[in-house]
Amino acid sequence: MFRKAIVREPGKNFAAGLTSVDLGAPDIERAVEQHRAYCEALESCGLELIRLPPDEQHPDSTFVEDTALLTARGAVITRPGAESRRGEIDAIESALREHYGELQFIRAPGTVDAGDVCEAGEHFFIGISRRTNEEGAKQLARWLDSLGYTSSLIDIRGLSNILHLKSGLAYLGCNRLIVIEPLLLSDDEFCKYELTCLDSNEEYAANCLLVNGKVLVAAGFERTKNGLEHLGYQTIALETSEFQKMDGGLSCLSLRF
Ligand code: CIR
Repeated sequence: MFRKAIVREPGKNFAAGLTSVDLGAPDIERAVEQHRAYCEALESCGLELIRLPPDEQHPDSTFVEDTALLTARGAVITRPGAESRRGEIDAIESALREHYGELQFIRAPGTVDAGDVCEAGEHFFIGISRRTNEEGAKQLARWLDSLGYTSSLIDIRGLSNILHLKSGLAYLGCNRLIVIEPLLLSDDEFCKYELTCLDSNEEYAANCLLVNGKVLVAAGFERTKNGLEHLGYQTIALETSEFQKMDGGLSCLSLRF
């Protein structure tokens, strides 16, 4: 069960963030509105929110997930792969200090965006990507091992359509993964799981989020939503258009613990 989540409303400079997609500039008012609905959804799943103020120095700082990996046994502050995002960790570290006795850190030259880390029970998939390098992934794997978790490295550098591992992969509990086909074909690591493979025109919906038994899913991806409901999940569909324009999805907008 998750009890809390850290969230951070997008700042006025949100449109100045990094993006690799060509979907136009985000509308800040709409982004704030979508973020508000997202926060309400987390609260409806029973989470108490820790709301950090918007950070005008860091346009991508609403994507808090990338800055830390929180597990039941400990927390690590990452070293984001994009230089412009490195300063985001300070506020996250302060916010986490009162909740975790000890914090670990990814050290240079390692880089990790925690959007590349998919927890699947006692196992963690760690993506090596444009943001997470091998050194960072290995530091993280060693730390997870010291906590008694297992992990495997998944190289996604050949998959041009996803920024992070979790852009194409989510764990839904009960040994079940939701995954995009190119990722499934790129690695046989996933074969021990019950797999739900997404339609090629619904790949964005792979970044869904299981929170205390409910699944938050991007609105407009009906086949995925229906598929999840068919599997027995209660879903909450949320508008994410403005975050999608900045390469973000549902999981990136919170740090759950
Ligand atoms: C970035 O490029 O870093 C942000 N614009 C989007 C980060 C999305 N985070 C995630 O998928 N975990």
